[in-house]
Amino acid sequence: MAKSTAPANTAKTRRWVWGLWSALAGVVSAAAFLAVAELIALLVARESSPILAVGAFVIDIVPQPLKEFAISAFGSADKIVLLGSLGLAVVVAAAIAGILQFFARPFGLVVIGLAGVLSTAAIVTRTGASPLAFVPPVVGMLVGAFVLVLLITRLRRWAGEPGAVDADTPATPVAEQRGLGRRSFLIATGGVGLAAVVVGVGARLLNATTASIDALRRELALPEPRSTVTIPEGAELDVEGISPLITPNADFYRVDTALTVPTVDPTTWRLVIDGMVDQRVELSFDDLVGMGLDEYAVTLTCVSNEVGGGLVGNAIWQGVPIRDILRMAGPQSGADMVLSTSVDGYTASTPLDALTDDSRDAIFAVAMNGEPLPLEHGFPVRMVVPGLYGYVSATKWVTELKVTTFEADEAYWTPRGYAAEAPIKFSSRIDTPRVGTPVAAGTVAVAGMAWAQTVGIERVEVRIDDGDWQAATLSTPINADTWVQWVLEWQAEAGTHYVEVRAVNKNGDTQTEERAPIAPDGSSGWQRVLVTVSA
Ligand SMILES: Nc1nc2c(c(=O)[nH]1)N[C@H]1C(S)=C(S)[C@@H](COP(=O)(O)O)O[C@H]1N2
Ligand SMILES: [Mo]
Repeated sequence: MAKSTAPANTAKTRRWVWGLWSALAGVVSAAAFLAVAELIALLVARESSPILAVGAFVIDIVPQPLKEFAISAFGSADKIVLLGSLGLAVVVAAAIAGILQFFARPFGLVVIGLAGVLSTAAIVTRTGASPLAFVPPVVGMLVGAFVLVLLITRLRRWAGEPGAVDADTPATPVAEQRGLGRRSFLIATGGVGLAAVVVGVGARLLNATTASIDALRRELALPEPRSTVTIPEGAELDVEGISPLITPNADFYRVDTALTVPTVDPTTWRLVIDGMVDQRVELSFDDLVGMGLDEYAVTLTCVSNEVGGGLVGNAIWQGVPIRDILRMAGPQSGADMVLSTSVDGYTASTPLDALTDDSRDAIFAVAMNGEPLPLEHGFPVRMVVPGLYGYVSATKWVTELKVTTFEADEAYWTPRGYAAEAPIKFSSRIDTPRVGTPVAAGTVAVAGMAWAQTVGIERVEVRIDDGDWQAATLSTPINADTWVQWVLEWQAEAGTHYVEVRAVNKNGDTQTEERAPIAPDGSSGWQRVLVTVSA
């Protein structure tokens, strides 16, 4: 480009041109930084959007008079003005970072590092920030720095900067090296810039959708349930280290195939019942809750729960019996399965009779422990079926029930190594003492949970080393669909001891000792822990 201009002029022009290109490289690096941060925020910590966090930080630190001025000057557009100014500041800072990295290495990296530190600080100091909140800005910063170095290195080669091109080896002439530098700079800048815009805008929109659905959820007013669950006297034992009888929503295990939590607007949500039915039924959210809500206490269990594992939780759900809605559609004879589909395409196969049986409380749940379902637990509507593992029954974000046959249809996990039908294997778990946490000799409370959904737990037995099985004290069950707590007072002597547990259900069956892996239809075996007792 400078070939035909006078030498004195050339140097000047070049500085300008290289300045502009390096500024562009800086802006593209910043775009990569922000896009990666938004993408990771989507996966690990949704509140970790660097721009919004810094914006919120600025709002917090701006003195009141200035805030009032902004509101009087810009009215309700004040936030947009703030974000716009912030965006402009980011572009300017990014351009400076690029220029510095070109003319005064490594000061461009210093600017990126500073931006990383500032946005991380703004994010982690916000109230309610999750422990992983620092990950998006930090990874974003690293990617931004990497892109900056990558682009500026190519730009320097294009510019023929000493060190960037090898003027001494005639193997590749300097002009050719510079030509290659030019091409690779333009391709990398264009490619990274485009990818950053697509990924960043996409992730930001998804984050924004989540925020708006979350707001809808918080404002959702469900009707009072017609009936409530009564927690009987003695349902909860007072033992240190035992799981609470009702698992708080925040601690409830989560298992699903969704990469990002589906966001479903309850005002547009529809439930369709079709397939082998006399009449297709379609319900809105208001139709569903208008049928009247009742409360049900049900313990959910995942097929992937290992013996002694934590993929089990107990909640009080509010919902409508699935059988009432299936009855509206009228399942036809010959059907033996209901294929439920989620908004994200997940499917589960549930035996038809488990959903129509009057004695089993299979429900469409809309509330969990007194609040609308949390987004990650299926908002606005999910299935809960006592006695069946979650993957064959507990479809979250459910939108369709197809009445069909096991012969004709297959659910998500069936071709992936799991059984088409999977009743929960009743089981028991030791919560305390924990492996690796020594206890003092004397009276030690051995305690935990046991569940046999739809049947109930009759007895829990504990064995120390090779002693006799001793009956533990049980809490009063809420119902047969929920777990019970158990405790055994153990006179522990110093040393190491094996503590083992097994349950007996109300049919009189003893929990099987036989070990089974989680696939294809759930683990089995007795949990045995090695406990260290100090003198
Ligand atoms: N849409 C959808 N629903 C789903 C799943 C899923 O992957 N997608 N996983 C199921 C499995 S395997 C289990 S154990 C339960 C877990 O429900 P939770 O995450 O509310 O504990 O949801 C079930 N419902
Ligand atoms: Mo599961």
